[in-house]
Amino acid sequence: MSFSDKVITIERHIIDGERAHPGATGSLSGILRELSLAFKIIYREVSKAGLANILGLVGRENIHGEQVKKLDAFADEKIFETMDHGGFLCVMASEEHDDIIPIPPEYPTGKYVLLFDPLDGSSNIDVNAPIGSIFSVYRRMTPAGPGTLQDCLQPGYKQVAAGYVVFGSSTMFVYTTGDGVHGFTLDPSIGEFVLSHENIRIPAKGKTYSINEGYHEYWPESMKRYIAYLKSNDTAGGRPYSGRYIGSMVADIHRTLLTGGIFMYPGDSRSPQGKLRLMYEANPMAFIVEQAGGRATNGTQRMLDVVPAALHQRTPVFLGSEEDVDLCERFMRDRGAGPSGGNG
Ligand code: AHM
Ligand code: MG
Repeated sequence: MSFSDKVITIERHIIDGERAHPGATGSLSGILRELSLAFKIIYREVSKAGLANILGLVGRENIHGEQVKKLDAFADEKIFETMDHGGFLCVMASEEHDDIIPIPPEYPTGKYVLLFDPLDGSSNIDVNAPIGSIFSVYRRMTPAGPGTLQDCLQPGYKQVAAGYVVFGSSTMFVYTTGDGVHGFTLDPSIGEFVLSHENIRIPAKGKTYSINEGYHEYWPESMKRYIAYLKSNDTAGGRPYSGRYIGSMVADIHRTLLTGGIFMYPGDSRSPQGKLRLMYEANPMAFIVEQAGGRATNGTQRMLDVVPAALHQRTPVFLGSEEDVDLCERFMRDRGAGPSGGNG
């Protein structure tokens, strides 16, 4: 993390990045620029969430007789409206929609595809805990015209950009275009995301694990053994680890990215593929974590190599510091007594 005296807005950072690639047409920059506008609009609404009783409860009419939208539906609509007409995209897909979302026929289509989870962890809104938005950008596969499902169903290693915004004690936009991971904090007084965390590097090993431990009974034995190992006492090996689980993926991964450790949402006996979605949650986070020097896997395979079969498919997720994910994977692979001694 570095702070400089010079204020570098996300806009400027994107333009500087583009200059480093002379062949760039500006489309990717355009996508990121417009997304940052959508996220500022969502921020404005999220920051008013606690005023629901005053401004009108979601799903009901407000004092002006207008229907108050649920925040996740609002976020979904704003991202679409901001991104549909720039001529950069040929199709979009959102966690909120069953099918792909075409670009309206009156607007030009472009060479990129946008996938997004407009407001992740939305059950946390009522308790004023952090929530976030996640996005992922691919180059289209089809040559021209309206984009198709095929354009959306690409393995994660083909992402050209990914990022998230965490609406927490401050609002931060974190993104990668495959050239490191950079974080920008929203300065509400000027309405700009300004560079606050340049070239984020995840520590090689952390001290924290993040998992919903309430589902312990449903976990595979290998998972139970790994968590028991992290909780066991070994001062020299840095154990026991601390447990931290917000239940909001963006916030849990943001902490993991900055301070190290491991985030997990495994498959279990009730949900063999876990809960999180490959295309909207796991892949963008896997790209970011790898770009920061960490690792992401589904337990048996590198996340970014998984070939998707469906837009909304779920996947077990294990990501974070390299050494922590390596060790977790060893436990997951070993169905017997578990690796002896681990890495410390
Ligand atoms: P959502 O897309 O319905 O908001 O669910 C996703 C969220 C993630 O942010 C978080 O990691 C996970 O659900 C928490 O699930 P659980 O309550 O089962 O631990
Ligand atoms: Mg989600």
